[in-house]
Amino acid sequence: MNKKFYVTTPIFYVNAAPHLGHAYADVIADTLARWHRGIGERTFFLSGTDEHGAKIVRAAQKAGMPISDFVEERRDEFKQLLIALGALNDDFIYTSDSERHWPGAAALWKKLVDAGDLYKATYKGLYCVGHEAFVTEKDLADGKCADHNQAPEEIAEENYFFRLSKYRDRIKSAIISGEMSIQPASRKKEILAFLEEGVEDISFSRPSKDISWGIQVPDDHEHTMYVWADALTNYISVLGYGRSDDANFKTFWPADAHIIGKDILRFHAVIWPGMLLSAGLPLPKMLLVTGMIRSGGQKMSKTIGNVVDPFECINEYGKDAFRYFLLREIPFGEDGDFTSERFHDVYEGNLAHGMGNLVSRTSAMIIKYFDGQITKPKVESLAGVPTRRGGDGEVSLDHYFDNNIAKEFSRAMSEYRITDAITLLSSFFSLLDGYIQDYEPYRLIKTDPDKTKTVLWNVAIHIIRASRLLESFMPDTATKMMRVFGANIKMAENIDVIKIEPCGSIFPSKSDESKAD
Ligand code: ME8
Repeated sequence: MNKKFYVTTPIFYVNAAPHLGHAYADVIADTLARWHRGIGERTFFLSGTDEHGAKIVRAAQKAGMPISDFVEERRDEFKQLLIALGALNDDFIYTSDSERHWPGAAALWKKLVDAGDLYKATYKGLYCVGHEAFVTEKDLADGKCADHNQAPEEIAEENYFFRLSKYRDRIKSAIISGEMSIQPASRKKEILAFLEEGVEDISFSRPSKDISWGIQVPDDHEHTMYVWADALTNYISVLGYGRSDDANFKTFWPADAHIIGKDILRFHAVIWPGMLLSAGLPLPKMLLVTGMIRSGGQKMSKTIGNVVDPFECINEYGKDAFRYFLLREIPFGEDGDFTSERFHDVYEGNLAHGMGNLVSRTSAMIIKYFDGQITKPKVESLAGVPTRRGGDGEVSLDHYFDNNIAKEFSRAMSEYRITDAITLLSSFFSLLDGYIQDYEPYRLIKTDPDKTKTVLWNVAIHIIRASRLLESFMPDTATKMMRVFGANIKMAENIDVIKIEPCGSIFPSKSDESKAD
C-alpha cells in the first residue's frame, strides 16, 4: 500500500480577516501536500477555522452581527484565501460544525474522563482573551499581556482541570526520542527547557453561563470546553474520530506534520500530546514551527496600519509570485520581514528578469533559429556541451541535474527544508542562464547550427525537468513553463521533440508597465 501523508495548518481564528501569517501556513502546507501527492503518497491536507471562545464573541458583538452570521462570513474569507493561493486542501473543518467536529471533541473528552484525567477544582487566575489562555504575572509587562497589549481578566470559578502534569515525562521522552519531532531544533530546545521547569494541570472548561459559544462538556452542560481543548481536536474530528465513519482516521492519523507558528508551540507540543496520550492515541510525527513575519520590521498591527492583505498582493502580482516570496525569502523556521519594496524587487529580479526571461529567451531562439521545433540531439553531441557552471567541471547538464538538483531537492523536501528546496531550483535556473551566456547560441548559430540546437535543447529540456519539481511551489508557473515547450506534468521524462507554444510573458515586468504609463 502507498505511504500516506497528513498535513495540517492551524485552524485560524475568525475574529479578524485573513492576513499574511495565515497565508504563510496555507502555502507551506500546500507545497508539502503537492510534493507528497506528486510522489504517489495518499495525501490529506487539512485547513480550517477556530470559531469558539470569548475572542470571537467579542468580535461579533463589535461588528454588530449575530455570531453565527459573523463566523460564517469570516470562514468564507479563509476559504477564499486558500483558493486565491491555489491551495488544494482536501478538507476544511470549523469548530462550530456540530455534525462533523463536535462528536470528535466530545469523544476525546470522554476518553480523558475515562482515564481519570479530568477533575473539578476552583480556579483563580488571570485570563488573556487575546491568547485564550490563562497567564501569570511573569507573562505581563506593566500589568498587560505583552503580545496583546491588553490587561488580563481576573477569574475565579469552578472548572474542569486536565491532569497534564501526569504526562510531562512521557511528552519529554517523545520529543527527545523523535516520536514527536519538532523542527527547527531551536524550538525543540525551547520546549524541552519549558518542560524541564515542570508542567501544571490546566483549566479545561469555562462556566457556560459566562461562555456559552462553544461545545458543552458531555454530561455537564453547565460547563463549556476550553477553546484550545475544542480546537486541537479538529485534527482528528475531521477524520471521523468519534463518528461512525472513521475510515480516514484509521488511514491518516497520526498526522505527519502540523504546521504551526511559534506562538502556538506550547499548545501543540504539550497540551495536544497530553490529550492524545491520555486517550491512548498516537502522537503527531512532526511539529513544523514557523517564525513570525513582520511588516516593515514591525509586528503587524491594525493600529500601526501595516497589516499585509494577502488578497491585494495576489491580485497585483499573482499567486505564484506571492508563494515564491513566502517560501524562498522567509527562511523556513525563522522570523522574516515583508515590505512591498522587497517584494517588488524579488519579483523583478528573480521572477521577471530571472525565470521569466530565461523562458522567453530560450523559446524565442528556438522559434527564430529552428522554426519553433527541435528534436532530441544524439547522445554524443549532448556530451559535447557540458555545463561549465555546475562547479563540477565538465559534467553534462543531465548529470548535474540528476545528482546536484533532483536528488538534493527530494532530500530537502523529505527533511522539510523547504527554503533549501526552492533555493536549489532558483539557483538551477540561474545556472541555465549562465549556460546560455557561456555558449552564446545567438552567436554560435552563425557557425555551428547543430551545436546551437544541442545547447537550446539542453536548456529547454532542463527547464521542463526543473518545472516538474517547481510544481509544488509555483503550480501555475510550472504548468506555463512546461506548456511553452510543449510539455506537461503528466508526460514521461523521455521527450523526443520540443515544439514551442508561444505564450505571453510569464512574469510581466511591473516596472516596464509603470514606465509605459
Ligand atoms: O492561533 N507571521 O489562530 P490565529 C507568521 N486558532 N505567522 C503568523 C503571524 C505572522 N505575522 N501571525 C499569526 C490561532 N501567525 C489558533 C490556532 S490550532 C488548533 C488553533 C500564525 O489565527 C500563528 O502563529 O491567531 C498561527 O500559527 C496561525 O497564524 C494562526 O493564528
